[in-house]
Amino acid sequence: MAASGSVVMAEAADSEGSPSVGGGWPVIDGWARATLSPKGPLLWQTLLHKSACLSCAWGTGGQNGGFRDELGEPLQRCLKSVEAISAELQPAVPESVFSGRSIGALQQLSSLEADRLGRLSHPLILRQGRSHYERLGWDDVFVLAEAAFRRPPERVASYSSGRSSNEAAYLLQLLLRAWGSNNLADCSDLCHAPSTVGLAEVFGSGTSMVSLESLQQADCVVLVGSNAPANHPRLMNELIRLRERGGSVLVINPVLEVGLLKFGSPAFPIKSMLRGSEIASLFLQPVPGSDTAVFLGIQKALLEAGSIQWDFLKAHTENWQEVLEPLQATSWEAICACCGLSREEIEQAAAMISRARGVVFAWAMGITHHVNGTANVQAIANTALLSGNAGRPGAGTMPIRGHSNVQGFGSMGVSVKLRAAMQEALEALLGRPLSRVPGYDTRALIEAADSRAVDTLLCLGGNLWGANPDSQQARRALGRIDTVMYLATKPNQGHFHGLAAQTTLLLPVFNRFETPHRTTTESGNNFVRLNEPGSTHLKQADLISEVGFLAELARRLMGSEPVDWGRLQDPAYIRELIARTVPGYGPIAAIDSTNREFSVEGRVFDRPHFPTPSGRARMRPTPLPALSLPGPDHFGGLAPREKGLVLALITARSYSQHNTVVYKPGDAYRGMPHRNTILMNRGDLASAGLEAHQRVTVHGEAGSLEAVEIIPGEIREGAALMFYPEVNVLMTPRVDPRSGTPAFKRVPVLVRSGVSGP
Ligand SMILES: Nc1nc2c(c(=O)[nH]1)N[C@H]1C(S)=C(S)[C@@H](COP(=O)(O)OP(=O)(O)OC[C@H]3O[C@@H](n4cnc5c(=O)[nH]c(N)nc54)[C@H](O)[C@@H]3O)O[C@H]1N2
Ligand SMILES: Nc1nc2c(c(=O)[nH]1)N[C@H]1C(S)=C(S)[C@@H](COP(=O)(O)OP(=O)(O)OC[C@H]3O[C@@H](n4cnc5c(=O)[nH]c(N)nc54)[C@H](O)[C@@H]3O)O[C@H]1N2
Ligand code: SF4
Ligand SMILES: [Mo]
Repeated sequence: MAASGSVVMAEAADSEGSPSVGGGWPVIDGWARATLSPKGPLLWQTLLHKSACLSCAWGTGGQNGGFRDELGEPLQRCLKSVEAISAELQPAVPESVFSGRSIGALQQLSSLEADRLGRLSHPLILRQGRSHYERLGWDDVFVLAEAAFRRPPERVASYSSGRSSNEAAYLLQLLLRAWGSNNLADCSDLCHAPSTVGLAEVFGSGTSMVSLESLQQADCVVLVGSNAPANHPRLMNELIRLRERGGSVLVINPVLEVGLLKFGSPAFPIKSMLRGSEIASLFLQPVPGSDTAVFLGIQKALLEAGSIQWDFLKAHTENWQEVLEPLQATSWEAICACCGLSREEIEQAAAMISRARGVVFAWAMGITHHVNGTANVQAIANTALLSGNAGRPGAGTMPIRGHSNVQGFGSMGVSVKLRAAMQEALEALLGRPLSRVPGYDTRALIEAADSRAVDTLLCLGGNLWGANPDSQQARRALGRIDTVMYLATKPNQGHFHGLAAQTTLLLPVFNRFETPHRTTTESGNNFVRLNEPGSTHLKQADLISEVGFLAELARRLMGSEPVDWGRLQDPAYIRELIARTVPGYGPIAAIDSTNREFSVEGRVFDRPHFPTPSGRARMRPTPLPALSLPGPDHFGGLAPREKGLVLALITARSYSQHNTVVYKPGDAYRGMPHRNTILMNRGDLASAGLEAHQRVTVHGEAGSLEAVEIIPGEIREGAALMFYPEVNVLMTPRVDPRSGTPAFKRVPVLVRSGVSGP
């Protein structure tokens, strides 16, 4: 379908009674409740603390204070930030929880219940054969950690999640690399790795080429596979402004997300909060996984309408012939059959792009979580280039990053794909070549552990168990590692299910606004923020800073060779090394004296000269995806007279969760009242003979979930949506071979009316 959103929305709201506007009054209500709660004063103190928001990578806070963005604009903080801070302000987990509850009992906790236990306050150990986590002192922790690292380096690995600081991230990779291991798995492997790989091939740089300032000069935004109203709420302010200055927003998403049609933002209390601001000018609902087809269609329409920017292509790109030739050979029938959109709809989208003076192409997990995630990204990049929308203000490609410092982790070299310039700089710093043994990314790590090739794993944050597909396999794989160390602020299910063979250490750390020294973080738009020191509300807790832990472990392992690890307890010294070895980070050397935050050099392109050998963008052909789903027999089949059908399942975040951590059970905006729900199209219900609110079994290739309630909603026919992480029990890992990222957004499942196995 293509429609002006408001019409469709009126229908959706009438039929299911869920809000007809994203954001809106529930946001004000959320702020009021949080403010009036007993934690209110501490919450506000934290919001005003000079440190970057913990939650998403859109980024706010830092030296500008809690509510201002990098351009100094006020009121730039959202309720997601409040949720994240509130969770960190919980009291410590009572001693009795770990001494009183066995691992078996802790494994019964839901994600929400595990998070509600409180903050971790003392180091804990689960020893082989024991039933309970027990406290231990830091000295004992370091003895165990050091011994665990004294194994062959290629059998030692790390996994990280992007909430820690640049300083901790840099130290983590320096420790692993100096020790001889390249096994630096990171949550970005499960997230935007296809964007990094895809963009680096085309533009020579793997991040957004658009700054906030540049975005504000665009007059069209193409928003693909993003639920920004829930996951990057402040981006909505930019879309509201864009529409107000006469610009257009093209949304491409199989799910008609309410907030992408209309959004009420508290930043504009009068004009937007009351009735909501219109967001999508055109909303296209393609088949999940077909975005490359959509963009090939847009390119074909541009070509046929004579809207290709030939001068730009010839002057600033390479390989355009290799993209246009197969495009001409691809028929409209094939494109439309693949994506399920009509030629007219695609032509409308192309016309919107060619009419605009400056188009920013923005995307999130709906693009990357596919077996052809990297090709999806490159299909977008090609469209930007064919329409002349790269390398000038108000135009370009803008992946919308996830965790608040996930991009900083990439910049700091926490990746199995180390950039050549940084590799050289690190080799110069360490005075010797780095190991050439390829490292494990996240999926490779799980596979290697499963085949008993990993002895030791250090997790800097995250929930490796909960974030991976096939929870059974993840549990088995982690259970084949001798020692697993989890550095974390709060307990999560992974700490109870992802247990090592011999020793599991659960190590409590300061969060960003508590860390007793300055740190830095980098937003998705390449802006580096400086976070001031803080203190914790936890009384009598025994926390450690991440930098403190990593520097001490490295010192015990390597003393002062090849760098003075003891001195690396000083984050200002780490910043000095960052300035010397991380491309674009020169200004960090002076940040301690100037307090000046900065944009990473060489990332934002105001002119069409790209950091490739020729200075031109290198276009890549993107083949039309071959999308198919197996029949019911693939999942064991349907019993006689049993009702059911096979669907492409999107696994996504609910409104109130942060990744594997659930804050509140339901998602009012999608009309999903609890977590064991599946969003389905009414046409699919009718054709399969299933009913709204019926309880069904959902079978994947790795497992099944029972008593799942069907919620009818505005999702494309043939697709369904369920919430992660619970749904990870269902799926086997299928990955995009170019980036290693799993296809979380097109999981084949059988939905059936029976309750027990077929
Ligand atoms: N509050 C909050 N904020 C967060 C997070 C959080 O969990 N909570 N997580 C952070 C992280 S790490 C990340 S990566 C981001 C995630 O931010 P998003 O990528 O917005 O999150 P998802 O919930 O995965 O939703 C993806 C969107 O893609 C759509 N989609 C699914 N399949 C397809 C497809 O094939 N094509 C297209 N075009 N669209 C599709 C879905 O309908 C959904 O609207 O948010 C970050 N910010
Ligand atoms: N099915 C499905 N699976 C998915 C996805 C999906 O859409 N569908 N999305 C994928 C994506 S995009 C991502 S990014 C991954 C996320 O995977 P992860 O990043 O591994 O998981 P999180 O849930 O973000 O990790 C939360 C934990 O981090 C710890 N933590 C929080 N703050 C800090 C800190 O400051 N320091 C330290 N050391 N620890 C801290 C807390 O213990 C908290 O419980 O999941 C992926 N998995
Ligand atoms: S949009 Fe993201 S960075 Fe900004 S306040 Fe909200 S959660 Fe924080
Ligand atoms: Mo992510």
